[in-house]
Amino acid sequence: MISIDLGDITILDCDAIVNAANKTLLGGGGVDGAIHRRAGRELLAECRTLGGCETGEAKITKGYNLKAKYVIHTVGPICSTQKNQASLLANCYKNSLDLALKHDIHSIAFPAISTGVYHYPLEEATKIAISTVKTWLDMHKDYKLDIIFSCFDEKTYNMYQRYLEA
Ligand code: AR6
Repeated sequence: MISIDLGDITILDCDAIVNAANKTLLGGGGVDGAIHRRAGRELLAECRTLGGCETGEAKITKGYNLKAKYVIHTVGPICSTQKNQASLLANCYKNSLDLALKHDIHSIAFPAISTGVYHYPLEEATKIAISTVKTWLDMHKDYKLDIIFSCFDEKTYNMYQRYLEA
């Protein structure tokens, strides 16, 4: 099942939330900062052990003070500086979902990766997010996984609503 939530991803009660991180995995602004603030310092301590993360890849940690048991950290492409940015953005969703499967996660919330500080055009990013998730779900029909697209503002929410209905 796919749903859309308008609000703060850090308060969602699901097995995992996805962080739109940077390559250091050591925190930052936007959703990354919000997740680290609510999860607490132990999250940063675990992130320090991970050795960073390449664009399009994903790594998992515990959720600490979050309701979510896990945080899946992925690094979206920075708009205009990266070649193959569409496939890199798709990889963020695909690799996060593969990690969810591996860790027996059955509900996962995604922010709109790369559409904030990294300036990926919202409409293109939304289409990629939805099509990648739908393709993955189609390929894993025997695995129950609820997807929540967490939208922090109405513009993002409306865009997801438009393309999910399409
Ligand atoms: N809950 C849900 N979505 C949020 C929240 C929240 N609490 N806060 C922001 N968003 P961004 P990026 C939305 O900039 O573009 C960081 O500094 C936001 O409105 O967080 O992938 C990292 O360390 C937007 O729709 O991530 C990296 O350096 C979406 O989350 C860099 O930003 C993504 O915006 C990553 O940039």
